Amino acid sequence: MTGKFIVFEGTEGCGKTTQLERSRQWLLQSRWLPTLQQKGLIKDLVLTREPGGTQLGIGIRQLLLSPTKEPIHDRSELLLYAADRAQHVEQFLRPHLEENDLILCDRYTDSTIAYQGYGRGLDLTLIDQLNQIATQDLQSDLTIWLDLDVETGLARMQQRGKRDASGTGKPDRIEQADLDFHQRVRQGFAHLAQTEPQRFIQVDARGSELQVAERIESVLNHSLTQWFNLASYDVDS
Ligand code: T5A
Repeated sequence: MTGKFIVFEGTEGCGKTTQLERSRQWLLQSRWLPTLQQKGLIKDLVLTREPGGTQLGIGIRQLLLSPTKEPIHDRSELLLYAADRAQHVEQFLRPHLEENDLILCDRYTDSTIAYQGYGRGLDLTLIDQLNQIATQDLQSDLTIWLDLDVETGLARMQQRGKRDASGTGKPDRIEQADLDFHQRVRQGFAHLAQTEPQRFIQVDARGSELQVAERIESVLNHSLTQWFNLASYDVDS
């Protein structure tokens, strides 16, 4: 496989979705993407997410995030995320990487470690095994962790909820978890940043959208330059 796989991670309201779209725009406007395409190094840029990156995944996402009358058991939740991922890897991620595409993905395996492992307290070895089964060892080339304090992230989600077109403003099933849960999730991401500093890069998600975008662009610049062995003049010219 010759494409590249970049993942955005973080706690609720850290700004992943906003920044993924900004990164897409930047890749186009900075001439990174046109240059990589001209040189035959990358074919296309594609965006996706977990859960919900496939038809099956859209159904699983609905099951996972809608508030339910019957509580979803932690192990059932874990297996649903794994099923969504297995389908996503086979239907979307591998085919696009084989096509030489550059993938930007909203969440992947590290979310399961942070949410189901650190947040719910499920066995981390079991989660590693399940991630392996679901991904068949497909790892991200780069994961950008947008690190934000949990209170600010949840406040942003509340603000966004008030502006929702539905007008319900209701948090989803996981946003409804208590503050301690979200703090543990953040600790999980912090642990990953310590143990895998080459692949899992911490980016300060405080400040304006523009400030955060500039920090991400610097990380992307660095990785793209390394991967494709291009100097910035190759891209600018
Ligand atoms: N999950 C997922 C697991 O438990 N295990 C797993 O294995 C996986 C894959 C996914 C849920 O599933 C869980 C994690 C999640 O709880 P989701 O809908 O994808 O559900 O939820 P989130 O990932 O939290 O995504 P959201 O889109 O809801 O939030 P984002 O992406 O963090 O934030 P974003 O960009 O939508 O921004 C939120 C609000 O803040 C504003 C935006 O305009 C928006 O209103 N904002 C800013 N405001 C001020 N300053 C900035 N710099 C801002 N950046 C954005």
